[in-house]
Amino acid sequence: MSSEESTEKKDNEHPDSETIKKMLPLRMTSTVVRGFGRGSTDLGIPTANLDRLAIKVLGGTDHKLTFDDLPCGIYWGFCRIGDNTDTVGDGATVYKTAVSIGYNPTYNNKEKTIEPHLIAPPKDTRRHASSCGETLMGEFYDKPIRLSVVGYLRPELPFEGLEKLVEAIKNDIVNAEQLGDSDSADVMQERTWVASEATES
Ligand code: RBF
Ligand code: MG
Repeated sequence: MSSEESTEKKDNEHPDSETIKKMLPLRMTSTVVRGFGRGSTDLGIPTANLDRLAIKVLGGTDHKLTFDDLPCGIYWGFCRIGDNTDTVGDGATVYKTAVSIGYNPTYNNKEKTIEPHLIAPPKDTRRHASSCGETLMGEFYDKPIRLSVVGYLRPELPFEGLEKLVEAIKNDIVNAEQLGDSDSADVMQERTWVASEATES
């Protein structure tokens, strides 16, 4: 079997990176559900998992996209949790985010997840002291979440051991943080959409 015939390539959740880039940005709203809990316990890098049943995909070039169509991969973007009246979820703040969409091949999950890791700004006390700035924010369960997946970073990969997985994720966080600083009109527009209450794209 040639590499083009591998099963991964036939899966519509695994388009090539050029196809993925044409689908971006992808805007979505949902609520936060409980994940596997590994992010905070095993990795020290918690993620807010989007409820697949509540998800609405609003952006992208194809407006008929559903959860199942979202391309697997690791991305950067912007995210906001809670609403404007919510001080616990600190619903007014738009965070930079590094996002995983897919099956966590290191763990071989049977279910697809969409998991943004929210990155606090420098000097935020919830940010780790490490060079990377991964952030522990506490629990967001049941809160509304708005996410714009702006750029593609890499495919999701099976890593040998947690250390290598964590190292890769920290590298993604550094990249997400730098890319989120862009003042290009396209990027600013995504930040603005996440800050808004718009229910259309
Ligand atoms: N899981 C993987 O198995 N392979 C990956 O390459 C991978 N990359 C990730 C990148 C980011 C930025 C984030 C936030 C998560 C990533 N994960 C990856 C998912 C990780 O395994 C998951 O968040 C934890 O297992 C908690 O469910
Ligand atoms: Mg999680």
